[in-house]
Amino acid sequence: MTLVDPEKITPPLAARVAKNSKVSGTSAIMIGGSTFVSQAHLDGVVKAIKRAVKIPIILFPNNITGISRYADAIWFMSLLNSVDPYFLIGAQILGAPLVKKYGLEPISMGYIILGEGGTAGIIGKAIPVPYKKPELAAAHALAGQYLGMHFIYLEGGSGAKKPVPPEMIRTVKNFIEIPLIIGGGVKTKAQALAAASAGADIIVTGNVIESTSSKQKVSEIINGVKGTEP
Ligand code: 1GP
Repeated sequence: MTLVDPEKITPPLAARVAKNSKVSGTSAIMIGGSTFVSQAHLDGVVKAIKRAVKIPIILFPNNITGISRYADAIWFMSLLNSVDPYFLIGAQILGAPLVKKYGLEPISMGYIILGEGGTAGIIGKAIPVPYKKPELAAAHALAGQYLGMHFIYLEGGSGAKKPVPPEMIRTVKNFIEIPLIIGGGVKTKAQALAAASAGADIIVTGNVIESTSSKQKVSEIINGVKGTEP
């Protein structure tokens, strides 16, 4: 899946990134960032992408301000390793009626911040799980599954120097029965292949798409993911 950060992009550029990503085989466009963006700008970005491509648009909100009525679905997520109840359940309570009102499909997801944590870790007041502690990440993920979440997302932090290590992905994957999402710092085909081989069901890329020729990069990463298929 391709992540578009509305803070860093104009609606026309977002449309171009989405088109290029779709041509290269991305499954969905996710929209979200770690800090604040105006509602009007977010709506503009979502509308431009919707006009450009017919693949699902899934919101990836950092707060209730990340909700747009023009998207198809929303990761209805809880930051499982936050010390602030707001990111565990507070924002969700405020946002749920809006999700219903806008007719967005909520997809429940347990979000776990790892490694350096990045901006999301600071904003979300997370205690990031160190990359060297895969069993701790697995315990967080299993708790999310037992609470009824449908997906688990292991977040290495946007722009992370090192993506989530394959060993950690493998340990978590062996613990849970729900699909596993990986994101943060995936920049190459080899990294995508390593994550998919270790058990990642969905790989999210953001930064790498913004920085270079998005068409080629998405193709490269998708080829990496498909390299695991028989
Ligand atoms: C960030 O996991 C996503 O929330 C994607 O990270 O921008 O490093 O690809 P990148």
